[in-house]
Amino acid sequence: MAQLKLKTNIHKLFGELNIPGDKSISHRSVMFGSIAHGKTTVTNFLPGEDCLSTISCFRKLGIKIEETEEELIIHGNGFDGLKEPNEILDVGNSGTTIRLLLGILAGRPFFSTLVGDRSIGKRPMTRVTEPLTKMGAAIDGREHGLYTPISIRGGKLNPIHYKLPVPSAQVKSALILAGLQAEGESVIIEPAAARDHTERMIRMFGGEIHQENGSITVTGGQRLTAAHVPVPGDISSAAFFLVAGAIVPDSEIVLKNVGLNPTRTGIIEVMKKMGAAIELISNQDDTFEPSGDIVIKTSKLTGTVIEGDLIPKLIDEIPIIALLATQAEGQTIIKDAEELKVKETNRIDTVVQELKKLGASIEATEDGMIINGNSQLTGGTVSSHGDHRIGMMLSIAALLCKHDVFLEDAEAISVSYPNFFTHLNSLIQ
Ligand code: SPQ
Repeated sequence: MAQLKLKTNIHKLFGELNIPGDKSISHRSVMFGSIAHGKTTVTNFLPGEDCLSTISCFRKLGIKIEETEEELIIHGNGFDGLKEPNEILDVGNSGTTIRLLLGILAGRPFFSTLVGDRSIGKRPMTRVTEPLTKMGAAIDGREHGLYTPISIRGGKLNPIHYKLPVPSAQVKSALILAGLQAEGESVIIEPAAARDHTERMIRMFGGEIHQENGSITVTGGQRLTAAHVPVPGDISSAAFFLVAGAIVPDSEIVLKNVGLNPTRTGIIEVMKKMGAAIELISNQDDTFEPSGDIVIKTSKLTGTVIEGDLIPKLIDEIPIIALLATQAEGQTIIKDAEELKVKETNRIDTVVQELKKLGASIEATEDGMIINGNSQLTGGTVSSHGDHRIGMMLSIAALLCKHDVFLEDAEAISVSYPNFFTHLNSLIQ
């Protein structure tokens, strides 16, 4: 329970950052490298704890994974290259690892047990265990497969036709990964577009998948071939500095090589709508995962409404958007975001509770929050509650605080951004 004294009362941020690799794409690079045939190489892999948990699970499943200074090398041998683990698979704090791994293990004819940390133990798994059971996997877990520990014995799978009850990249990805092992064509229908890194990666590894009007079709039995995966910077990590640059006076920050997949750029849309001085200075959209450099300057902001289909495009950025809204003119309303309740923490509760401690005017609603702008933030002792995104949001909030701020459970930040404080300190003038 490390407590950290945060930097406060900052008058200027200036400089350039190379944003670390995208967490979602890093996880998937290890998974696809493991189920493809041949030697996959990954550059700019995120060495955050969540992605290291994914590496550790695949090593326990018999996959040789080498880590060098420059790249990650994964020696895959198709789905059949995965072997029954003789140890428990520990996913740590990572929802992506457990849910996507269940999709892969559903088609493997062996037994595995999956566990995670206390936060994972509270996150719902039936959203994947139920449809995977329908496809033919034998899965059990605490409270009838709702929570970890979860055991799974996979095998021969039937294809599925499934309408997702909530927009979720993790659920659709688990079903796509199981669908790749089923006999026949699986169809997954999304109520709104969630991040599509799995779909893009299938194509990158030489496979086929069709996306049309919210319907995804994948055929089982495809042979995937090793690829080189250049991971772009994580827009969810860049988000903390986009907001910091906009709200700290007299600032200008350049964020290099940020992933700009349109299913992830909701924060840019919202910041532009709120009046932020944000500019894309280069844009490579001819690759599997588009990326570019972004400049952000101190901005005069106005409140907005964030709702509907935009929510899945910025779901992980809502904590930092809430902070942004405390500095805008007028009110910001965030709706349709019930999914926040089942993240590493209940992010509606933790955002509201912790920002209030710093003097923000913010109230929780059933499906989001209402934030009043123009708040002068004060100071106090706050907690990440073990949630990396809450910890980073509070560290950015502290920059505006007049009094001392102490952050409890600061180490949670290493889940997705191990060098966050080095980057932040390099910008402080
Ligand atoms: O992996 P994990 O723990 O679920 O991480 C989070 C995060 O804030 O980093 C969510 F708490 O990101 C998810 C994201 O919310 C990563 C993800 C993915 O890589 O597929 C998809 C989103 O979750 P979901 O439930 O909407 O599919």
